[in-house]
Amino acid sequence: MASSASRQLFRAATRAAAPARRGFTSSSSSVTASSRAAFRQGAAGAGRRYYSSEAPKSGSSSSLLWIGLGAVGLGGAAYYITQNGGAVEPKAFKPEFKDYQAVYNEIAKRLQEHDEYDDGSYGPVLVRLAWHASGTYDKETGTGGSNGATMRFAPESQHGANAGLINARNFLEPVKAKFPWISYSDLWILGGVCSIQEMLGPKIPYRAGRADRDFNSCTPDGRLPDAAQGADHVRNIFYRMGFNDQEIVALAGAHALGRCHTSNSGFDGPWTFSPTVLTNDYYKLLLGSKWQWRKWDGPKQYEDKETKTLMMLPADMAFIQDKTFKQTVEKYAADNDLFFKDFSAVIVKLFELGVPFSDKTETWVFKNLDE
Ligand code: HIF
Repeated sequence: MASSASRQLFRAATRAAAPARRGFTSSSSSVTASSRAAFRQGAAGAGRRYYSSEAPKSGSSSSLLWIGLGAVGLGGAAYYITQNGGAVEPKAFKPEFKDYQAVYNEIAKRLQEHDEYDDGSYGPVLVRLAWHASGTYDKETGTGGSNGATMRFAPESQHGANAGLINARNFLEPVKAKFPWISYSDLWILGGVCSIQEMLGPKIPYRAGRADRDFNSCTPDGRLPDAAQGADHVRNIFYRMGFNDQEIVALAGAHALGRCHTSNSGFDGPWTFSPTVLTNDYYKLLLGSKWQWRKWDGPKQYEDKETKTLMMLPADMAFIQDKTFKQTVEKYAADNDLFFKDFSAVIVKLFELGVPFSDKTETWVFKNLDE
């Protein structure tokens, strides 16, 4: 599909979703031909391959040589050697808010430019990357979490739950090459923050200072949730990270975004009719649609009875099968502003798991590209 045409469809889908953001009832009533038309099946994924474990390329100025920060926590500061007529002087570069805003803008620009992916945006897969980088956290041992970006390395990159995230990591490689001072761990989380904001979600406050670690800090397989399981499993996984029931349900609204791919998880299809726009539609559809088992060769999943184009995982259905979870689903289905407020707070908590910020670390709120 020509890129300008698909961009128009993406905008159409964005507009179609706007009433839902204002709290109108949705479910199938928000289904419009334009938003449905915005779907494209079977994305080929990223074409070019970058290897995120490679040393980054040098900065835009040829006089700058990058020195890898490796596993050393330097609180966001990066060090360069400036070559000045043969004399080599180390210089500290301490990035500030404006520097991170420049990285945000670059990611947002790339999201607009690369609308050939999936339903017209890399946004959802970037959110999934940020979540899988963070969701390995174990509060008992303090291991895992967003500090480290260890998914660059095997075995973590090969864990079944991370299938397909190479697309997100590759998408961010040119950004890392342009801004070599940012750690992968900060960049991946910034990718999630930027995507949520640019997909019309709430502001997501951000703190920088994550340090990359090597493969020795890769977490064991099995820390991320298994979509085939129910409420007990979902609780075990998220309690291990330190979340309560209300927070788990607030996070779940992120499944308004993106889709399942048979090539990654075996499951298939999107959860909502506007998978590149964050709304509370996930909750509305969970409650408002009739769900039945899909009859197919793949793993057990639900489809909506009416259109058979949407899906729910067994783990998603746990949010209405479990009484306590369901009460919170009802709250968010009825009030998009409340969902946005609680979602913002809980995704910040997720994205900061395992990061030893100093008391002096500032919290920043980035401007959207069109602000
Ligand atoms: Fe997901 N999730 N997630 N998820 N997820 C998938 C895709 C996305 C679970 C399973 C899956 C959360 C919780 C859970 C996103 C964001 C979040 C896929 C499909 C599966 C199977 C992967 C593929 O095939 O490409 C389970 C069992 C969870 C516990 C309930 C979070 C709350 C909802 C923490 C969260 O933020 C996003 C975004 C995607 C879409 C990725 C894409 O490529 O489109």
